[in-house]
Amino acid sequence: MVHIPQEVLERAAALVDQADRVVCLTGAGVSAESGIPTFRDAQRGLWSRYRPEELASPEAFEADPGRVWRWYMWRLGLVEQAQPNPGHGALAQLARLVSHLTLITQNVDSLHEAAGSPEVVHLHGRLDRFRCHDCGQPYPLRPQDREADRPPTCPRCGGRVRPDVVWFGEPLPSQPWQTALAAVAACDCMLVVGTSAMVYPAAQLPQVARDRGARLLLVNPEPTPLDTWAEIRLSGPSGVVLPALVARVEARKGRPRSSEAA
Ligand code: BV8
Ligand code: ZN
Repeated sequence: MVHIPQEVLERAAALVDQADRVVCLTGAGVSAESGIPTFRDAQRGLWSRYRPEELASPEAFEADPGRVWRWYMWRLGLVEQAQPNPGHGALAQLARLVSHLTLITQNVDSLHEAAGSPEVVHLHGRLDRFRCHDCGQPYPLRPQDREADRPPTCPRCGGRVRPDVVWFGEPLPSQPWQTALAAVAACDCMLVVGTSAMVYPAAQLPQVARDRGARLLLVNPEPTPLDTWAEIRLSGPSGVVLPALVARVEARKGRPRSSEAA
């Protein structure tokens, strides 16, 4: 049973309630309670012999396109079976409670969208989208591609098809990155949920917010390098902590604006 001291929860809710512009950055931890292993522990079973960086890179794809393809088809299956958990739901609710919420995710699943979050900034792309590695042409995945041993070939140029995610060593898509930078530079409160804050440049965002004077609020059962900058760390699983936090914010704000009016 997770116990968050009430006065800490109240202080956290006050930070969010009093903020005009709130940013939330999520990582794999927010999807852990939906049954999607976090990036660090995704490597269970047959993938346990590989580190993620050895599979999620252009070099790995060039060296063994079949292995990388099969890994992504395995992860796609996991993601498609997953349902949003109460943590995703709480963040969708928060968007209805605060006047400006920017939700930025490092995750490649679409559980925030499935939970009803209106706008999600995907820094590292999405696993349910595919494109040609060579010409960039979007590729609609066919059922037979899922069982294939090798990636499909691009109908336009004959190149290899890949998931539309950002691999290690690849630049982040500029539009989401610029949106994220602008949001953290302008926010007065930043929630950082379920991320080990070890992958750059995403891990820079909380530092930018902090340098601009924003209050940092972490939700994570474990310590992370951000703990030193954080005003508060709510130590527990986001599926439990976020609903408790958002309920407090809701109580402080009176009734939420109805979703129709949002
Ligand atoms: C780039 C998509 C340059 C793919 C991903 C040395 C030092 C610093 C940086 C580097 C370096 N060497 C290389 C780099 C750069 C590199 C990097 O940061 N490497 C790291 C390993 C050091 N970054 C890059 O390569 C980036 N690109 O730099 O390009 C460039 C510029 C111009 C031109 C050319 C090139 C690209 C990085 C993006 C990589 N793609 N994902 C895919 O998914 O397959 S990263 C992937 O890993 C995720 O998207 C995510 O970002 C990251 C995992 O982090 P988390 O989400 O935090 O997950 P993790 O498992 O680590 O932690 C889970 C957390 O949840 C934990 O804290 C845990 O306690 C907590 N938790 C667990 N359960 C719960 C919970 N929390 C709440 N509730 C729970 N129930
Ligand atoms: Zn192509």
